[in-house]
Amino acid sequence: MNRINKVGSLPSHVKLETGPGGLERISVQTPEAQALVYLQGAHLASWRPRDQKHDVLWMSRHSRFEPGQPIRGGVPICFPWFGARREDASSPAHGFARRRLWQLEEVQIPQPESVLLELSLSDDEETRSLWPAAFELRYRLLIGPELLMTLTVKNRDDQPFVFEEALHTYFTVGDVRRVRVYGLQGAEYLDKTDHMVRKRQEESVVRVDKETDRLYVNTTASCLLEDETLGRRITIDKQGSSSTVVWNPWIDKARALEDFGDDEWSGMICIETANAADNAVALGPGQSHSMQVTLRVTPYHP
Ligand code: TA6
Repeated sequence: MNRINKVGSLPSHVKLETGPGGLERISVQTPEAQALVYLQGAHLASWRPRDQKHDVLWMSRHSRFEPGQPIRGGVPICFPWFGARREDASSPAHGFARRRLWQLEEVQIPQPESVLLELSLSDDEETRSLWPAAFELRYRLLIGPELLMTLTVKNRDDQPFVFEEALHTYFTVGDVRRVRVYGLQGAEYLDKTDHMVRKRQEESVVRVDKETDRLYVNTTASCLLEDETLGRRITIDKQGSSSTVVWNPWIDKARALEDFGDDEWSGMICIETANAADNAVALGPGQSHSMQVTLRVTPYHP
């Protein structure tokens, strides 16, 4: 067993392989779904249920796959802060967890059609130089016809700490101008495209017709992504999360991002399950907090 894989022999439909940029990844093929998880960032990069022609998770054709560099797509794990770090703009955006090599702790086959992976990340000298706290992250992925992602943070320090977190999920869509996002009506949000001004979601549906970057706070609601172009609905049910982020860079921001194709903005939307801003989490020594999201895909033909 190598240092990043505490698991001995792997079941037949789970393989450890080397992906682009030499990044190690776990390839999962079950009768009901396929997925790819990079050990860097415990980064779920692909999930496609058997009945889906298109991957549920979007990945830029221009994504970097380099040690220590964020991957543009899939589900980046943001921890221990979300976005730019308020107290130190030189710190890596969205924290360090998505850049670090995680350990594969466990592989299980709970049902014939699913695979359960558990990965971990603990503090070390490098993380403590950025964020002086002792912690352990555990990330469980139940991969099958549905997808269950659970991020658990444990405070292993003798002091309390406060953190932000997000499962920054990029969804593939047929045309972002024709998708509808339900579930956020009445929620307050910080509008990053308007100097983080606090607003309220008045309409029942969120639609994208310009750069959209909203951190909805104090909402535990499930969301529904309706994609008439791809003929599917994706439900996003969450536990232990009080923030939801909706992001699409639109034309200019996509062009400005090196690892984002100029023409790719219309094919994706981020609906992120988070605890950020007002919803940052305080943990005392020895305490743990879990955030969970379940994705389900159903046909939709309006
Ligand atoms: O979640 C939305 C957001 O905070 C946007 O403001 C944009 O910065 C996006 O995340 C991507 O961030 P990244 O650091 O991955 O380029």
